[in-house]
Amino acid sequence: ARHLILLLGDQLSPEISSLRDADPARDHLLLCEVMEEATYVRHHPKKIAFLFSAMRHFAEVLEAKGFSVDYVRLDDPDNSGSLAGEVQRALRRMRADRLIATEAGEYRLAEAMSGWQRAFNLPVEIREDDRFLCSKAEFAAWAEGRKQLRMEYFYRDMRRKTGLLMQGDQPEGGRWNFDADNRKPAAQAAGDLFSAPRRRSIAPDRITQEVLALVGARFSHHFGVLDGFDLAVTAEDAVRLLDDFVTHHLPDFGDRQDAMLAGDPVLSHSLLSFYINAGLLDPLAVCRKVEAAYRAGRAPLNAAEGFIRQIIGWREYVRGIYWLKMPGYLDSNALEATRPMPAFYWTGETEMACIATVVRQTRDLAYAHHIQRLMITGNFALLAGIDPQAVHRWYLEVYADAYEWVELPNVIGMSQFADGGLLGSKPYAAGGSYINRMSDYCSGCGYDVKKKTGEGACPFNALYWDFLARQEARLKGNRRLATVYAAWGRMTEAQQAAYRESAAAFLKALDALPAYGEG
Ligand code: FAD
Ligand code: DLZ
Ligand code: SF4
Repeated sequence: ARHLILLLGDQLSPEISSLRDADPARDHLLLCEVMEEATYVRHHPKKIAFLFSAMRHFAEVLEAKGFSVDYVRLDDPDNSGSLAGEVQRALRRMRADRLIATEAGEYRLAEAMSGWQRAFNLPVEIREDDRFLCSKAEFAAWAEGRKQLRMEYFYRDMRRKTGLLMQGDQPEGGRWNFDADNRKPAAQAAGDLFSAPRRRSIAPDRITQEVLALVGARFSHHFGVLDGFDLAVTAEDAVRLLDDFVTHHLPDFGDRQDAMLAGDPVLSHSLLSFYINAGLLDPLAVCRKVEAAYRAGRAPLNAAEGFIRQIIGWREYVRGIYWLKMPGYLDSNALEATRPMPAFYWTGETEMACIATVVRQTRDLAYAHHIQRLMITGNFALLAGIDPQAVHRWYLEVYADAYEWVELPNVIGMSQFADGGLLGSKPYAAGGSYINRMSDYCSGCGYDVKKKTGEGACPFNALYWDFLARQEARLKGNRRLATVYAAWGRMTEAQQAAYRESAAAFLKALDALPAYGEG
């Protein structure tokens, strides 16, 4: 019996379940670059280049292990353009009698693949993706019967399950969560940041250069700059970046986690999501390295715990929510938001320095860190009432680490509150003073963050109160918003009206701007 084993672009792990019992003497492996996957949204060119180059390098690793690998390039003249088309061609070429794959990370593709057995008229074996700590079934069992699905409780179970940062059955340091020690404002967080070692950049090798030429020729109309590509495309280089992070940046990860600086797009973040999500780094191995640094006294507990929580907590939790709630989750719009995306999400042309900075950085790097995604571009979309599906498509397009299983719950749930509070207990809405405390953006802005309403006032201030007023019927009962609604209630009618009129004027001008692509 000959097996055809399909490996998707984000399944670049030698230990992946589809390869578990693969036999180089018998089985054929298939990797394919296809227009369908590269364009179902207009991915950032750096994201496409990263995946294509990483796929080509991974094919070489597999060949070195003795496998025969069928690698279909995007510009192969016979490329049918779709995964199904390429599987079909490969099945014919190889006369395989079984197709094996690890399940796709996105619902859209998993659904399509579930029809392949019938379409190709041969046994199709779809295996669980065990690169995650928590299986879909385990998450469903955890969620069963719970009124609220809080990440914090899920996270504790994952700590117990992995033994990460545990002392017997107790959390290291006596607490599960050290966030109270994190979240330093920008001024404090910056500290001696500019003396921190520069990030290692990976120079494109011959394979990457070929891919860059291909992507430059085919996808230059997608949003995003391809120049300056310096991502790792092999597991070895990704491990080098991980080691650099643990040595030089992890110690400050907690302190700088929520800060934003115009001169530094990265601060002490790890820049590892690309590699973890594509399979070049194993999430548990990453966490074990971070734990080891803490145990050796090379990183404080608040940093190690905060970092590990993002991976075994948030990352696993959002995936669980995604599979629990799809496909309906995609259409969530609990706040009934309908405004189209303003063009400045692609052009960066706005007087709001915070938005312009994050959009331009996103265009250049296909990266923004969590607080930029949540509290700048996400917060603005929430306050302005932008259609959550449009916001979702934007995030899926522009970040090189974006796959729907992780992006959608972060956007629909955490950032836009469009799931009505399933994922987060309150909307992440904030006015200008929050942004001013956590960043240095406001000092370079044409708007005055201290001014609340009227000409020249920071738009976030009025939009914030207008959002709360607009959504009062839905949000007022939320206990975590009791103090802000109380503050709103204490304002004079004239103050309230000033906020609402300022917001209305801003939104009217926003709606009058040409849409993206209309010139
Ligand atoms: P670090 O800050 O160094 O964090 C370490 C790791 O923890 C990350 O590499 C990532 O694997 C994990 N992590 C951290 N936060 C989250 C989270 N909220 N959900 C899941 N994993 C997390 N992350 C993606 O991987 N893909 C996305 O498409 C994506 N879209 C997002 C959209 C919005 C609106 C928001 C608010 C967050 C989104 N995130 C997404 C989560 C987070 O912003 C990124 O994982 C992080 O910025 C990646 O950069 P880093 O590797 O430097 O992260
Ligand atoms: C994101 C992506 C892109 C841009 N291109 C390809 C591709 O050409 N071939 C491929 O197998 N996978 C690609 N991917 C990743 C898939 O879209 C990914 O496997 C699904 O989104 C499921 O997570
Ligand atoms: Fe953003 Fe307002 Fe600060 Fe300008 S003043 S950077 S719009 S928060």
